[in-house]
Amino acid sequence: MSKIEQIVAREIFDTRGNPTIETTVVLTDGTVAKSSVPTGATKGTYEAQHLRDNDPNRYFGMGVLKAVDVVNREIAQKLTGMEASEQQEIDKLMIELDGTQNKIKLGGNSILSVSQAVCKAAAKSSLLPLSLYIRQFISRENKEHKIPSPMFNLIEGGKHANNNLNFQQFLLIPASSHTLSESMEIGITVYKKLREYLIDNNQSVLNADDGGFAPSYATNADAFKTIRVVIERTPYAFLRDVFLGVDIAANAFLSSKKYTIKDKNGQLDQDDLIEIYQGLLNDFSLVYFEDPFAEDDWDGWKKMYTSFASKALIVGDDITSTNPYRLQSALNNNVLSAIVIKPNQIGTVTEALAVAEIARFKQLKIIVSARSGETDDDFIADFAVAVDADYVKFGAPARERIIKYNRLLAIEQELTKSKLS
Ligand code: 2PG
Ligand code: MG
Repeated sequence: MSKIEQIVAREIFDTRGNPTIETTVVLTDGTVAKSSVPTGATKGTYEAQHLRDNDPNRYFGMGVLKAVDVVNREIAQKLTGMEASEQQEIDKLMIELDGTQNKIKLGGNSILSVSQAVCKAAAKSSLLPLSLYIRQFISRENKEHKIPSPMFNLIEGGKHANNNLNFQQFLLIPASSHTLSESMEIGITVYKKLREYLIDNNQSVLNADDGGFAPSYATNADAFKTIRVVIERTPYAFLRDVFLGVDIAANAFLSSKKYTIKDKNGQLDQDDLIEIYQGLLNDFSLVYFEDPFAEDDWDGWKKMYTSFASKALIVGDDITSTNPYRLQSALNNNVLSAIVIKPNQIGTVTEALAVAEIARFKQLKIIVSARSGETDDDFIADFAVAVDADYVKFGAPARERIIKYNRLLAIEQELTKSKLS
């Protein structure tokens, strides 16, 4: 049993060069752990809000010195002396101290940095691997742990890149029958072959926010075509070893209740989008559609689920925002077969675990995802294993994105070697 002795936050920077918060927690037994918080580009309205300084003279208003101050004063004062293992109690206290629906008073960023750092410190002090430590907080009948399958973001568009593509992530999904090591090899082989192919075709190979490429194609279909052609140049069989999926992130191209995408003329309604998705399904056998409609377009989502749920996963990200009330609405409307979980959409470890629990209970597939503005924190890899996630989506198998995939490889070894399950 170790108590929280000290909590200290600081301003650091994410992979887009924006300020973010990192917090260190020191326990009375000398254990030290730190955690930092990522930021998305396509943020849902229902996400926990980050507290930012809004000082235009500093980092374009994005500074987090206020959030740092909140942690160093208000939160530290409240939590110092508490048992670090009382994660739920600690998170509850921070939620109450904030008192708002979207955590804007203390900031979802301030709160999550503490929540995750406390969790890491308590795990370290308990000598359990972090994934198993987190797993204690949820009720699992199965004692076996499983390592989630990675899905790789190979081509990017939308708010992650300044090209012509409206869809945000063109995903390569290795069959889940492959081990993590095999899936890494598949992902990296296709990524490298894609790079070669883009160079041969005079396309840019500069990386977008998630480490994927951002070629200037005329249509979204061109991106899928390219990945399929590239798969044919590898030893892997399309629709046996690898599949394709997409994060459409439709919030980003909705305006006045109509959707506009650059490769189609005019304003599109729900039926037009359904027709486009049907075409992509026919041509590329997509198995995964994330955020095909905007976060409040329930009718669009219902049409999507009715038309495609028997053929592909219909996945909520912005629509659910790792928020239990939003998940409940999605379940009431019966529009999802899978959910993206991002702890920073809700702001505490306990709440993110609860949402994963509800999703599992309702038999939704779980995808634990990074954000487009990331840090070197690999907490979500352990979190994904703890909640038995089916997939992780950490970006391309390259650049800083690799930190979380590498952590997953280490967890796999940790759990096998220690024979703890
Ligand atoms: C997503 C994420 C992943 P963002 O939509 O799945 O990168 O994007 O972090 O920009 O919300
Ligand atoms: Mg998404």
